[in-house]
Amino acid sequence: MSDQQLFPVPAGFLRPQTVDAAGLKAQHDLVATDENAHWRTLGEALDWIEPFTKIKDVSFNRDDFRIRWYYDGKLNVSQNCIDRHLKDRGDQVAFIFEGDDPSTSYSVTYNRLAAEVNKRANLMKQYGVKKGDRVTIYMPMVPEAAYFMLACTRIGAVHSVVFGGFSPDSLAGRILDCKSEFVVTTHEGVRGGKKIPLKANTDLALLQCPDVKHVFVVADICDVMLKHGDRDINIACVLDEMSAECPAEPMGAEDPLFILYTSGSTGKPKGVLHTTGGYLVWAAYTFKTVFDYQAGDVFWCTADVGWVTGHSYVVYGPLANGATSLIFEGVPNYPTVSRFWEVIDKHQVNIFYTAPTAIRALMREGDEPVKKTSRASLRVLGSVGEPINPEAWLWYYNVVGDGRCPIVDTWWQTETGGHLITPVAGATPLKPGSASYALPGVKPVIVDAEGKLLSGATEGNLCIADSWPGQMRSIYGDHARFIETYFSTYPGKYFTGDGVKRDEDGYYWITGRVDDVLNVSGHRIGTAEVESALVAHETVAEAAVVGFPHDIKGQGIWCFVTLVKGVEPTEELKVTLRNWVRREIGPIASPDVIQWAPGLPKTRSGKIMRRILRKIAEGQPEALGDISTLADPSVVADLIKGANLKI
Ligand code: 6R9
Repeated sequence: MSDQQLFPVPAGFLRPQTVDAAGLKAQHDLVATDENAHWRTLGEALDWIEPFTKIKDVSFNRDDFRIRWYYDGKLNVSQNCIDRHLKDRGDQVAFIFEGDDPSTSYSVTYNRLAAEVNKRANLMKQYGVKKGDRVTIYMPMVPEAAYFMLACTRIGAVHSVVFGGFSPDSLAGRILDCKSEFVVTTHEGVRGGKKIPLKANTDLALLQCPDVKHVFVVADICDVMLKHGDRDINIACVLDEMSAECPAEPMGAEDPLFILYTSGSTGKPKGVLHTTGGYLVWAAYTFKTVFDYQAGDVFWCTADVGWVTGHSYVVYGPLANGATSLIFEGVPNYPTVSRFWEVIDKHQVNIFYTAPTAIRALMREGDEPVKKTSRASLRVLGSVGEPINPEAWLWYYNVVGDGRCPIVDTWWQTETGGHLITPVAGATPLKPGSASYALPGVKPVIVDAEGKLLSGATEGNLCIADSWPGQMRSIYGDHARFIETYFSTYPGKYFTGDGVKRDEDGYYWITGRVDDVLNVSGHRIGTAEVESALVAHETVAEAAVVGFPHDIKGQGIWCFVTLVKGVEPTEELKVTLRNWVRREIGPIASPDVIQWAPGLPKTRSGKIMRRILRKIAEGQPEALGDISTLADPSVVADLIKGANLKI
């Protein structure tokens, strides 16, 4: 089977690496003999205002629950991300900005970054932002978003970045939940040529948030009239008066750094809380190790800073290492489907990190839009956010990377702060579709539904048995919910919510959220498995699979299938695909329903919202719930029609 094929490190890739296979083994060995020595080395990669002497204090047990790392040390994140690089590389580029419009791009050196961040830190201080205050950042993908994130860390304020695609209601909910009195936004964003009215959305949101004292409005010029005189501050009118020097606030390692809202399987979004020391240690270490980052590399992570991937791998991981990080305002298919590859050539990107959904969408357009670009600068490719099906992996590897670049399929979560299970570029032989092994010190375990530990080659629920520095510390304002959500299903272990397989070689294969696992005639089938089988067929561009109640089998399998451009959706093709899946996985996985889907309902971060598909498959379109967070809510009506349901 192609997904069991082992890809050794491409021969041309080998050269002195940040962490080579021997180095990786040495770290694993050290963890086995003296775990704290490993954690100490990671901690010492940062600059500490007061060095830590304590390293780890953790219990996942309900009665004496605690997670503390490097906890008697003091440090400042902006100082680690900016000031400590100024002596040697003040003139090096920290951020490359590539606008939505391909004619807009510019670079920001570390020296300039220092000045921009300090001015904004002083500005926020002047308007009353204090250490520990929450600042909500509702911005497009532009360097200003990063300036304000870093400015918060400079003065010890806690940022809560809300993705610019969220609605006024979602924004209001997040501002209220963390009692944020300050908001940063701008008049409008632009993506794929379309404008997003961020300031108007903010004004609407703030009708529900009477406690917000100030809105810092990012603008280039000072002539814009702002509606809410005392509340709104056009930063262009006051920034020039601000000093470019601002002392870095010494922060305890366990002081809150940021809150990031994420959806769970139930309830309202949770404010995932990360703290200062452990988070930065983990973002810095994983960035450098996993991507084989080397001085001078240009790194491009396509995620928005509104998601954790943008926090850890657009801003904090790269800057803590003094890297050059590309901030992209646009989308993969604007103005053309070659945009990603053109940007890679334009800025000579060495390490490229994106999501399987983008890869599949671009794969659908064929090889030509890729092949007409050079991509010779690329050295490492990365994938994140969902399982990558072997079909897409092979295309990414062979077509985008020309077979030269290792792919790091990084498994992690908002909750984990940074990568946990992932190949290390150039050190780990790859299997398409597998996130491979845990990083040194990370202890994945697989348990069955009752919590029994499963060993060897097996399949079950993915838990992590012990802490790592980047672990979330709480749900903001609801510590009890934190313990309940993550540590009570399998007491004493962190439960990830993901299903996983471990093969004979010890490779981990994430099968998707456990809430998406189907039980068909008593057999457990990962929706991701069926999807992977479907997309492996040459006619299929993308597929999403959900369960629906079935009289005989308990649950049946409903497949929403998007075909490759130009392929005719016929009844014969449904039969072909059904047989194909039976052959790929086995008769138990035979699809009961195949429904053609011109588009799939996705969140703006590209995740398929299976909740919606499940309701359609269950014949309950009236129970769809909130679809406002979809990137394109109109696809839902098409699917309801296609399922022959009435609204
Ligand atoms: C970083 C991020 C977390 C969930 C996670 C899992 C899925 C992420 C993955 C992956 C398979 C990978 N996930 N990376 N599944 N392979 N390489 O995406 O955080 O938005 O919190 O999502 O995404 O299901 O539990 P977040």
